[in-house]
Amino acid sequence: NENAIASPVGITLDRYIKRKQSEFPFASGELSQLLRDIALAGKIINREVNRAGLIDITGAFGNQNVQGEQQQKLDVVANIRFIRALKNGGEACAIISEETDEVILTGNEHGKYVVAIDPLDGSSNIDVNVSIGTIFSIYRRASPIGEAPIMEDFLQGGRKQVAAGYILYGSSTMMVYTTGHGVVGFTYENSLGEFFLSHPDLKIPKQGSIFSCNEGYWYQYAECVRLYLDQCKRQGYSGRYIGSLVADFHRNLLKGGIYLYPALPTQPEGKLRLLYECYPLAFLAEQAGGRAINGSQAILDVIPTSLHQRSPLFIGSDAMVKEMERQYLMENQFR
Ligand code: P6P
Repeated sequence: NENAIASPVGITLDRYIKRKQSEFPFASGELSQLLRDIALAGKIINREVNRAGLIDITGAFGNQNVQGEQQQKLDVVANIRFIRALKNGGEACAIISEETDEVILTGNEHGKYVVAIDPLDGSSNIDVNVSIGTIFSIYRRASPIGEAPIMEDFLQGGRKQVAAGYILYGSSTMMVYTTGHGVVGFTYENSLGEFFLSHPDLKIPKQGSIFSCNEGYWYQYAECVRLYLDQCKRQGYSGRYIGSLVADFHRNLLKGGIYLYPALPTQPEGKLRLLYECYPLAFLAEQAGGRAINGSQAILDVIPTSLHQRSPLFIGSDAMVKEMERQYLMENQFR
């Protein structure tokens, strides 16, 4: 029977998607295939990330890596790999990426979906061997199938996402995503080259005792942010800031906590990008019972106006984000 042949560590991503697919008779399988294409690109990047250190060493003796390819920055490599995987997969008609200013047309004009992606967030951490991640966000295209995709396909708003997730290249590599029916996590088994189901129903604790922010900006933070952080410290909460959004988000998802990247006088819209960092993580956070705001409103309700716009971000455990929101609203007298 199936259990007899099931892998020792749970079912694979492919089998899981197939099983979920059968639960949605209307689904015609393109979104499933798109998620598989993203997982494939993640496997390829995982291998590059793991080799980066080695290539760096060989790179140090001349900038050719073992294949004799011109050694490129890993986020450029990741961008190329994702674009290639999505082009070959055929389900996405267009892509926007942190690495590319303009909309990338895949040539699949019959693709039903568009993908917004941060191919390798936190890539400055690679050189110091810190976890990094890919973040992705998927919409059904708004423009007619068969015609050229347009920028508005990406400006439908956070609540129009049909799927979102990340791949975390950490002490183990994980893929975590939602299609609007909760959050599921898979762990990569290098020796088998497969993602296996490891977290069937991820929920973020309503309350946490971890805050994640770069306190180097303390003297630039708004008063409400300092008041909230001061409260956390009086309650003896732990400060944990990896400097890699996906890694900080993932830890807070599992343990509870809040990640803060507020607006700064030098960065009035904050640093993080709305379409391929804030929206996808906000979708995951809400699906896991958490919360994500820009200060005054839910991230998913922020109206998008341009592809690479930034947004302040407060995201994580419901009770913690609600308290930050209370402080923010008090200071800004929003009714
Ligand atoms: P800062 C990495 O560059 C990133 O986009 C996130 O992954 C990370 O949380 C943040 O920026 C770090 O920014 O200003 O604290 O160095």
